[in-house]
Amino acid sequence: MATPVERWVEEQARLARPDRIHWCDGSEEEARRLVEIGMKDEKIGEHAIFQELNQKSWPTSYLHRSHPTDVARTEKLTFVCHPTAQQAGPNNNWKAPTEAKEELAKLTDGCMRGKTMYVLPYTMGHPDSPYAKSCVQVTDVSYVAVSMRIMTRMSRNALEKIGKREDFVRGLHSVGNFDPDKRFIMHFPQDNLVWSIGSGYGGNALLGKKCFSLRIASCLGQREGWLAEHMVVMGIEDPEGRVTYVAAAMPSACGKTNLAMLESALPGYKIWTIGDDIAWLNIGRDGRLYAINPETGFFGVAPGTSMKTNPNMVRTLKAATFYPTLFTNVALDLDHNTPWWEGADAATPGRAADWQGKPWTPEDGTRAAHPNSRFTVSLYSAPTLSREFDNPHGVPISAILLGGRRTQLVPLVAEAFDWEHGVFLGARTGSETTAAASHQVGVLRRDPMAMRPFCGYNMGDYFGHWLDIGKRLKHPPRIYTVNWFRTDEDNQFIWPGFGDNIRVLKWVLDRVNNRVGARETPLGLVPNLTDLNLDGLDIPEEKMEKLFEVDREGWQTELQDIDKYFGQFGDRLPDEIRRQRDALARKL
Ligand code: GTP
Ligand code: SPV
Ligand code: MN
Repeated sequence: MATPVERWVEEQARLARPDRIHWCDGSEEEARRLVEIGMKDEKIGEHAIFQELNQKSWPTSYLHRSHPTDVARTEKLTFVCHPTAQQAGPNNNWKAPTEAKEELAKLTDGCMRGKTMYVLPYTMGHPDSPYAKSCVQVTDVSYVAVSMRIMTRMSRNALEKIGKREDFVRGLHSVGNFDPDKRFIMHFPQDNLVWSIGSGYGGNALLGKKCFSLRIASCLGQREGWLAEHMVVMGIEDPEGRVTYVAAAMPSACGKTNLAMLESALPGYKIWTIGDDIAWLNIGRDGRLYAINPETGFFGVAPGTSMKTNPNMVRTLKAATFYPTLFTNVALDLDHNTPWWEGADAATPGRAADWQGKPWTPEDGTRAAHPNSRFTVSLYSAPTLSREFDNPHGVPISAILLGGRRTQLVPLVAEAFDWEHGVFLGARTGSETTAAASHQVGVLRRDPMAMRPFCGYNMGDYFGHWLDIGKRLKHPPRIYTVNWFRTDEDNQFIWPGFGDNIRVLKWVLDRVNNRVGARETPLGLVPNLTDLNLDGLDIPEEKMEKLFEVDREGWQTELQDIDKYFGQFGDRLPDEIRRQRDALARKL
């Protein structure tokens, strides 16, 4: 008798009609074989899926070039297909499930002819965790199969765990023909199903990541009483050896990976990484909030990564473990066969191929690596990996940071007055867009809790869900807003950021442990400058003050934009958020 998974895979194969079906077991041997196949047999355009990089300087590293139209998440083509549009909310594209499936079936019909269908069984979360979910994705490209081995716990175990159950998470993925007009990433929360066609890129194709662990999981969380969030999870060890756990939400390409593994500029402090992108937050028996990272890898932004900004990531990338390490859309130094990007440690190559493989020299004046070029590497290779990483129950969270990329207005750090105020601070967050999704870069838009592209249901209800979670927490974490990105008159970042962000984290720990006071402003509680350890920095005092100044006029204008955003949710916007908004308006 066929199992539910076997029957489902059969069904997908009848539609997509691959030449072969390969059931993956997640072993290293298999990963090596898949990389071989990607180097020899599979192509995107004229490029092999994988190209071996210099194994001496970059052990176990391979280069991948995606289709030139397929370099970032495409929010326009991403849909959440609840039975009603109201459930999806103004924050999601919506189509009725039946209609959406009909359309996708047409595009999928025969799309794997001549190809292999890889069946990937995996769990999000440690298999022993009560919060873990068992999943199966099918795909038609070795890049996705190898990437999923890095990013998830891929193993036959997942199939055993599913057994005869029907409620496993399903992902159907095909690169199709990369035609942007036939590209869709659609979610069916009712069926635990993600159906993605036409893209081979990151969050569009590695369906365990944004599609399941955020969009679908946020819906599960709403139903079951937990939160799926776009957050870092990390431990901060102080000089006394105590570790405090913190979660931090920041929009795409706004500093999560860097924060999750920062090397402290203050002696005696050390960061332990649990996750850099996704957190599942559950209420523990003791009334505290516990976090797990459902993933096992980094899919991180390459440009800007160096020994100066993120030494622990460079060490991770250079570790010789065969998960392996993948570089997508970076440039290639042709003299050394090494990966290169703007802001890398190595000197600008004299002779290079750009991210599309075209000849490039520094004189061209163009960027060699794509701004959203990324690496895929195992978390187990990180020197900062937390001892608690595989703890099935997760770690207790003492503080939640909510960030954004704001050149103006938003202070370096501010503490919420209480949980409700914190939810408002998250709900009103705005951020300037980055290259992580295909839209104009540098445009301010609302990005509540950094979840704008990832909340799988009506964002108004989502705010309500956060408020409900707060009511159920006996010991809620304190909530903070942070902003590393304020600029001065010369458009230079005022705050040095990266390893120096520990100075802000230290203040957060001091607050959580009731060691320092704070100054009240309309935006929340900010540090007395004497409580921020600025040893070794030479930021003029007036600039430091600027980082905490409240520009009342600027905030009046900001409030209009916030009101416009909140207005879309009609009566689904919780009254509490309205009250918080009015309280801010009064204080300004
Ligand atoms: P996703 O993987 O897209 O979810 O993003 P992320 O939040 O993990 O982004 P990441 O940490 O890779 O940030 C990428 C960009 O932010 C790069 O351009 C970094 O140089 C920049 N960045 C990170 N931390 C800081 C910081 O503290 N200060 C400044 N000025 N830039 C930073
Ligand atoms: C993001 O855009 O937030 C990412 C990269 O983490 S992707 O997985 O492509 O969505
Ligand atoms: Mn992300």
